[in-house]
Amino acid sequence: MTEEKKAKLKVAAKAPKLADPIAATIDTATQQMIVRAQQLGIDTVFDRAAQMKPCNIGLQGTCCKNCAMGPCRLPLPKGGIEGEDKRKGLCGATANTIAARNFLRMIASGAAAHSDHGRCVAEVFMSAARKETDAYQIKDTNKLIAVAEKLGVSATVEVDGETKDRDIDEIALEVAHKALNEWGKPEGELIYLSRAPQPLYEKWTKAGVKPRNIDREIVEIMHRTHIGVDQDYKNLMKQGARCALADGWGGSMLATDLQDIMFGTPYPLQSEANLGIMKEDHVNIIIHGHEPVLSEIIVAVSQRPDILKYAKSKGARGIQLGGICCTANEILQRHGVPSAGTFLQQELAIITGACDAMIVDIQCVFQNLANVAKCFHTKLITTHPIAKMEQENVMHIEFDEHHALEDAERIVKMAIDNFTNRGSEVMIPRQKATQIAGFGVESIQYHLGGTFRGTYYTLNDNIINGRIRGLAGVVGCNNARTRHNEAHIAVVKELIKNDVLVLTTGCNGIACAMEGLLTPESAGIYCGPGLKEVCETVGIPPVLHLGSCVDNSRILLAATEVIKAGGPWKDLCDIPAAGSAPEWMSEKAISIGQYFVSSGVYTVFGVTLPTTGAPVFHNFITKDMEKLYGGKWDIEPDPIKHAQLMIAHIDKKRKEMGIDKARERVLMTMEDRQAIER
Ligand code: NFS
Repeated sequence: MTEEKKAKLKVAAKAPKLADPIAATIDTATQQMIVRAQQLGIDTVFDRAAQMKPCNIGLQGTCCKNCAMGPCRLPLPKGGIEGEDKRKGLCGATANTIAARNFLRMIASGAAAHSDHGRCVAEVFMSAARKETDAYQIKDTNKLIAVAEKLGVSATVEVDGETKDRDIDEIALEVAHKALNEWGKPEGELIYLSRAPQPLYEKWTKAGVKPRNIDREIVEIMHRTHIGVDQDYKNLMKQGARCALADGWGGSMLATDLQDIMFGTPYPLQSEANLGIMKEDHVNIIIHGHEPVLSEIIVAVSQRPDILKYAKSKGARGIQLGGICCTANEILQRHGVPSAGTFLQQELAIITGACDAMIVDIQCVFQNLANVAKCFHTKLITTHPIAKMEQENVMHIEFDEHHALEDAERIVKMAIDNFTNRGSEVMIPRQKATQIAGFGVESIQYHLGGTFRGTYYTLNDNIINGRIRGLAGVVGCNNARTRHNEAHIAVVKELIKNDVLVLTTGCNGIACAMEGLLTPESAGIYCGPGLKEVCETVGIPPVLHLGSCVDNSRILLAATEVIKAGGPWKDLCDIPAAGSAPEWMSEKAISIGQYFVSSGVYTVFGVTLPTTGAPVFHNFITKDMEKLYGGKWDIEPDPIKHAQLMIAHIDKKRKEMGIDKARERVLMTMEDRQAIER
């Protein structure tokens, strides 16, 4: 071998392994951009996933690092455990205790993320109610009145024996106080628990899991999982359920409600999705993160004539906004701003070379964005006091509701000024798909309720008669350990093929949009005959996009409306419905999963769950938990089997509710019918 060849081999041996674009994602725009990044020598999450293996013990949930005697690692022996499980940490903690503690800490972190987002919204809401800011107003007074009622705030007042409407500002202020109080009130229980169906509320009472206030349940998890405190996985999970409920029926639900009041309740609208929404001749501003308080103002500022004029003065034809992650969903739902991509596409948006500014706030933001931005002209701007980046090229413009307009204007102008600094390396993939988004409890009522009834009558009727086999909430992240979007799309397609109406949020919503599943036309292509008929009759897509991950609370409330509209069901666990997160990765997903389960929903996760190393605990959450709440966890990485598990559960519920025969009748072919008539 020549010296030259040896040297080449040496370099090759040292070169880090790169992702195979086709194996990494089903999305062709993403494949192109992975190749582009590799050509430019920029590493992305896909390459890093190829280079680093996850720790097997952490994956099983049995590594305890809650004190400095550890980390104590308790891997499951090959071949499983026969007889007594003798594994224990230095303090004696069993695998069950360790896995339960870890699971709880994930719930605490996830609930904290959603609820702190909610708190921030509530604080801005308070400023708006106090008229301390011009940037935010009460936009949806109907929703304000509806939410006020739920919070026990009266919309009327008695004056001299006469009932009069109260002043809207006065109501808003009281709502703000009531809402903020939910995070730390000293006694009682969360007000929104009473929105749940009565049998579910009673289950929570019996199980002793009604959250007292939002913050307390998170703090108590941190206490109970400290060394030497709670050592019973069942008792630990009681607190896990309580904290997760404080998220779903507390922090998240309040976030959604207050956002709707301030920014408007979503109604269906048309938009687009995927990296192809970026435009070479426009100033491209990508907004990424979660809280809509900043992005709302950026949307408003970038539509102002003076700002557009400024953009044109720099040679741009306009301003193109695009969203990533749940910020994408927030501004999509209310303004039709297109989604640039999912969680795993965030680096790629910068690698197009056409991203003039990326503005980030909190959650799901890669630190590597700073390294990628360094290779381009992109201004990367952090905006939240609790989420900064250490890299020097990142700018921090702290956003404050009291000078929101000035902040947003400064950011948008900075992006415009940066337009002329673009390099020659622009490559925007062409792919983008049309989507209809903007669904919610209210718009489902409008589309699927009876015109005069104003309830979920039509939806219920079609579930009972079997055209709609059941409902599925398919939500959650992307995970670089699985092929991007593959499981999301396969699960959803299998469900709608089998007449299951899908409600989506989060990155699943973006994935479905990219695949064209959020259009009414997709019903004719992908749906079973029953669902197709319903979608075509009312003109809705078979996959309804309900928004961001905090908007999973909309799924809980939509299911509650199904109960209220009448039928054989009394509780959420009676409805033919199931939950799914095919490509989950975040702690928020675990909190969501647990509040779905504790609300009575059979919930299947893809990838894996960090509980498999503790079979007894795993068994508890995947089997026994159903006795407590009517819902339970399950894992299935194979997307078709995953969807089939959900469908089997839906069919089981149809049978229990005595509506299984109805479906058989509805799905008869014309020949079958004629045979009966003859
Ligand atoms: Ni949800 Fe939103 Fe996406 Fe997962 Fe992250 S964006 S809050 S956590 S990755 S769905």
